[in-house]
Amino acid sequence: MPAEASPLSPEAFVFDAYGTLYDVYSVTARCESCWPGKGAPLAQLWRAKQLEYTWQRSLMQRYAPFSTVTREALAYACEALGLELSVAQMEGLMSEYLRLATYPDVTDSLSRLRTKHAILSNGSPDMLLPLVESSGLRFDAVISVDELKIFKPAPQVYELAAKKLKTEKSQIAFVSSNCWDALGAKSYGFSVYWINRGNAPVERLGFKPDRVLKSLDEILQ
Ligand code: LAC
Repeated sequence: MPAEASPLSPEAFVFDAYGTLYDVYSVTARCESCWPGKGAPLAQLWRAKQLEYTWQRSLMQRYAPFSTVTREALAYACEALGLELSVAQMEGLMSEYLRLATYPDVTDSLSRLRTKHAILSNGSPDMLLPLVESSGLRFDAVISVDELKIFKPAPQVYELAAKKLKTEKSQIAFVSSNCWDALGAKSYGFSVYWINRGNAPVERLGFKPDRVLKSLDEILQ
């Protein structure tokens, strides 16, 4: 019999990366400097398309690395907003993804964590590893969906984390600010902490998070 889920004392924490630890909207300033007045709508549409393309490609069974998806999402978002994108601007904006800011609650919360902890991300290693390195955060494992060639919230992605960490799924707490990701992890069988910094409603996907927190500071409380 599998052990009971234990959201309050997990054996391992698994964190989502983009939007949870790393602020994808830290690209906004550079977007704004390229196209004054358009920085915020461009950053929003870029992120929205990036996520849509991961889900659409997974359904199409046409995986491409997150770096490709992110480039294609930027090209689409610029065209949709009527913004001309030069090669230099594309490269400059893509390079921002290698040094996204962490949210203010991240560094201190992770430094207090004595439990095994890892990242599980849609990010391909070419994007994810330089980002983790530049942030100075330390993890027991940085796991990318790239090994499986399918994106979250496919259940086999969450299973990959349990296998890599050699930990029963019921003993893993998955932490994400992306509610659809948190519920995908819940559907697979993790205990789930949804970091709801923006006070959003819970997605209607048939599950509820075990804990809803306003900030990562609360994961150890
Ligand atoms: C990630 C996406 C969900 O880091 O932002 O996997």
